[in-house]
Amino acid sequence: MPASDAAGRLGVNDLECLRQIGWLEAALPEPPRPGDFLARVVVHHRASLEVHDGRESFSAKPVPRLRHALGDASQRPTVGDWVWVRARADEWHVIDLLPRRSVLMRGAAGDRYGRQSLAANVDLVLIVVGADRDFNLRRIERYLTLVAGSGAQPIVVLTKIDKLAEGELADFREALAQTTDAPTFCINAKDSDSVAPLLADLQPGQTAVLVGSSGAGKSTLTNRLAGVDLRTGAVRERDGRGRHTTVTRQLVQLPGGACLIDTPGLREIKFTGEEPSETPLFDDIEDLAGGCRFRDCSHQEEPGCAVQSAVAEGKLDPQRLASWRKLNAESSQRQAEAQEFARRQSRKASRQR
Ligand SMILES: Nc1nc2c(ncn2[C@@H]2O[C@H](COP(=O)(O)OP(=O)(O)O)[C@@H](O)[C@H]2O)c(=O)[nH]1
Ligand SMILES: [Mg+2]
Ligand SMILES: [Zn+2]
Repeated sequence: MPASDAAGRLGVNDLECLRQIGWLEAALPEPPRPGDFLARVVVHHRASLEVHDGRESFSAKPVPRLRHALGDASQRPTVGDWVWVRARADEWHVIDLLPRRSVLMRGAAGDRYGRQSLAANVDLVLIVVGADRDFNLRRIERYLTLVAGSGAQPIVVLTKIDKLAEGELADFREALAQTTDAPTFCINAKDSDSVAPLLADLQPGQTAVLVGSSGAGKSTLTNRLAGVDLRTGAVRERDGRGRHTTVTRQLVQLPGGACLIDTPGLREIKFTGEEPSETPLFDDIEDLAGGCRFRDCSHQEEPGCAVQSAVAEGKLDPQRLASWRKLNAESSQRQAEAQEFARRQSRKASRQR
């Protein structure tokens, strides 16, 4: 057990301490058993979790029920989760999860349907994109789609603007503005002054998670925001990827009172099939569609299609229309898989009762 237990510090919750790591409720819930206490998952390792009680962090093992969670990985404890911790046989155990107020999920990699929670109880998702070959509007749309189902708000952070030539930044800004209404910050992640406006935007008590490709500048930004030095790496010339890549997700406290979760880059941004079908992401297309002659217009070859007219007039980027079509098709496919998965899960749950 951590040494501090002998001093009687661990094992007793202090509301003020929990606030430091993002606890928002006015009071503490009743523990499942006397002696259980609340902590927040700050690092996610393969077999164990690092949890924090607002004073210090320590390692804790999720009980088997939570590790397996009926084969639904999204229900296992993840970074940002609030958990009940119990002392048992000289070890700390995570025995239960508190309900999440938001959770950023993606479809699990691989052929079988699955969901993975990337971060729980987050207010903001910072989509970090480098102003270099990393920049890809279609990928940003995919991130925005995931965020739309999370309960958190998106912010786009364009990094590496110090590498741009005169006038190039305006093009990036323009492209972003046509893709999303989300607040956008254009920064040099290595420069404290440059990240200051973003830091000022993160309110005390808020939790933000960083997502984006490997090498986009997430860890560099975390370091600047936190004023500490986590490991970041020089980008390899060949593929633009960071060398000391972040391998675990971790939560750090920021000077202004917000919390930040750094993540490793996602190789695949797969949908869960539970993203809302109505998102502000393609408002421009949905608005235009209101002007189509047919209510169920698919915007392909129908006469009187306002969307196709907008493309012809150069008012709508045809790539954006193609992206909208592709994302819709993919979402419906994943939605069907998600429904099948939900049916299987409820059969499993009823067998366990
Ligand atoms: N010039 C410049 N380099 C940056 C910026 N942000 C990140 N880098 C560099 O890009 C590389 C990858 O950054 P890192 O933070 O490890 O990316 P991560 O994989 O997203 O965590 C490192 O060499 C950083 O120094 C930036 O805004 N400007
Ligand atoms: Mg990193
Ligand atoms: Zn149409």
